[in-house]
Amino acid sequence: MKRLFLSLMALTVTVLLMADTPREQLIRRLHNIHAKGVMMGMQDAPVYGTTWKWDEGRCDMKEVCGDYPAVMGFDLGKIELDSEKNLDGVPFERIRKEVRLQHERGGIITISWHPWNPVTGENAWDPSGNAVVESLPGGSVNQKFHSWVVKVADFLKSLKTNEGQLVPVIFRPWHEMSGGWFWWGCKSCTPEQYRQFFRYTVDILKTEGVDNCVWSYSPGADRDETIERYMQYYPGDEYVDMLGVDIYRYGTHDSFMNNIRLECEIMRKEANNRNKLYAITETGYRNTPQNDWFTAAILPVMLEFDISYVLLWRNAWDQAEENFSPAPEKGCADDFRKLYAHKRTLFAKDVKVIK
Ligand code: BMA
Repeated sequence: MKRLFLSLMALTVTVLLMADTPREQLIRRLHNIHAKGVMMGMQDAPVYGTTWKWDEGRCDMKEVCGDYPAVMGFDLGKIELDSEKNLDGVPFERIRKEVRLQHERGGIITISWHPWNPVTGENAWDPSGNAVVESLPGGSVNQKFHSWVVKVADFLKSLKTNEGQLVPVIFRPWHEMSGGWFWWGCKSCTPEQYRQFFRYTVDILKTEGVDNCVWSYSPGADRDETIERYMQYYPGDEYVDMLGVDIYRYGTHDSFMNNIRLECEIMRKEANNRNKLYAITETGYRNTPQNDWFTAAILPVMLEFDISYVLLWRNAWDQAEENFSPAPEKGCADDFRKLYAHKRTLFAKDVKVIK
């Protein structure tokens, strides 16, 4: 009797596991990884660095510490225009391949999207044209916008292993809305319109059959952040799996540290209340002029807070000032190796063994 009961239990567990969507599997895995430490991430890590571009098998972070980042970020900007390359010149075909490779090495992928302004035809940094309201049902560009999101859905559904299994990713639409620079930002819509817009986007993706996305909410940091301000644009627990913040070093070291700690305290409280994870979804110090910045500013945050990951922004090949990650030619390389050596910091090889 007992044996029968146990077999039935095992069968139930198996069936339940099999019923999990890729999204649910990734959420579970992120929690398991979270129990072991904090992942290090880098935007566009395997496709270019400041001194090279498009080589395969290269990565500035790996050339510094010997391992790939645990989290890799990629951007879909310009996919909506049917371009073969994204806004930074990376072919979408290449992104698809690197997503698969990162998944195969046991790493995590996060995806952002800087689409063109659907009303004015300018890039994402054009806040004019009332584009959020015009994109919603009843708006003048609703059909166009809807077709753009379907293109994103098609791309997300095309992320597969060689065996044809979907690769789960963290998708963080409409980031940094608390700033006024993007057409979906605070200068271009009300918080309620934003929340509607976020939900509308996720609903289209789900209707299109996307079930491999963990949804992330990522406002930009605010100097005097409060819970009310941080949560102002929150589209609801049903639409968000992970909380995040984009925060860059401006001003003094102390002001950055106060600011990032404040953001983390707020996210920790809100995330813990909801049994969700939280992350530093973008960070960096332009050109990293302080050689010990990674151990002086980033490592303490990784040790003090139970964040899921920290993602350093890109080392651009095309813009000298868009340089935020370690690289062999940078003065911060030694210091980054110290961060790498700390047992709480997780890179690709560390997370590979965590199921
Ligand atoms: C921004 C900048 C831009 C870039 C975009 C998408 O933050 O780095 O130069 O085009 O991200 O990667």
